[in-house]
Amino acid sequence: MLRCGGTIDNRPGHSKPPAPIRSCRLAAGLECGHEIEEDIHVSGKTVLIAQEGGVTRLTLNRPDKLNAFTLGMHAELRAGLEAAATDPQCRVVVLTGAGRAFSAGQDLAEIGGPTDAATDDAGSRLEKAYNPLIKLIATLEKPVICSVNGIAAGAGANVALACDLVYAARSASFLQAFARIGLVPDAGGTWALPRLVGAARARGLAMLAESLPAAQAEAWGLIWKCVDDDKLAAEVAAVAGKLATAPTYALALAKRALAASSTNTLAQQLDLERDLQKLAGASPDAREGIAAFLEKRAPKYTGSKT
Ligand code: T3D
Repeated sequence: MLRCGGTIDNRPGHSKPPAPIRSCRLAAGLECGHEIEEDIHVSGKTVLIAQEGGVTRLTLNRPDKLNAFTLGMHAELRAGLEAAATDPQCRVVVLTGAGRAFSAGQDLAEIGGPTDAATDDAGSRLEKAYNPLIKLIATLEKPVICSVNGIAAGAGANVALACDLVYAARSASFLQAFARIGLVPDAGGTWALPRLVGAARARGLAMLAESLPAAQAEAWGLIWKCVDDDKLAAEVAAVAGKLATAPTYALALAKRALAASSTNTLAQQLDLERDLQKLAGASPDAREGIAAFLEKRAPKYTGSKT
């Protein structure tokens, strides 16, 4: 189903998901209200959303500004993710950018422009927009793949790093741009960087604010995979297709366990694994997986909990 963007409200559960679109034709840039065609990107305004075969694809769409985040784009992205989270048809989310960049982070013109009191302060903007976004990606009970099609700078880099699997085009790069403009890495960067690449490299990335090419990012373990530019779309589509038929509930529980490991002791983690395995083991997909193995056939997973 195709959808258009919704609205943001910082109270838990109050953001409006994008309304289902039953009448849209055509692609990027067109608003709702036209005739429908399958698997065509339709737009709120700054995030394009398409769904096909269990994959929800969200495309940041301000290419002339390198997909810099505005509050409006946050609203649409968050609504799209919330809708994907609750849509049983959606088994995996792909996040990418239109044009030559993934995202250049916060729109710096918006910071300088006229805003209300709540958004005049950098901390307020994080509280209102970035922090909920990062938490939403981190807790979404489906795999979130980031397809980094070009430069990912500032909060744009850290939104990418919050995703479960990060694929990047060889020409892409990651830039903790914050120190260039007198800011602190945010959008979870100071949490993710040392965990992904270690303290020394995290300090270098944060303090030197130099661009890290995708191949180096892969070599350092910052991302999952660097892929030749002309192969990125196909490779991401293939992995998304694979995850769309995976045991989604088990993947969600694995995601939860890996996230908890950053603060748990070994004993706590073992207890958590026990509890989560109990849930996974009782799921239809575990029954199907084991039966398929014993019957020497491919499993057919529904992704459901019960
Ligand atoms: O207060 C708070 O909200 C706190 C939260 C902060 C979160 C953050 O993300 S802070 C970090 C913000 N991002 C940056 O500092 C990066 C700024 N951008 C750049 O340094 C460069 O654009 C890049 C290195 C990413 C790419 O350089 P280049 O030469 O390939 O492209 P360009 O010519 O600089 O940019 C192309 C256009 O995009 C240009 O617009 P124009 O002149 O053609 O109309 C440029 O102004 C625009 N653009 C790029 N980044 C941003 C942007 N416009 C607004 N905000 C941006 N972040």
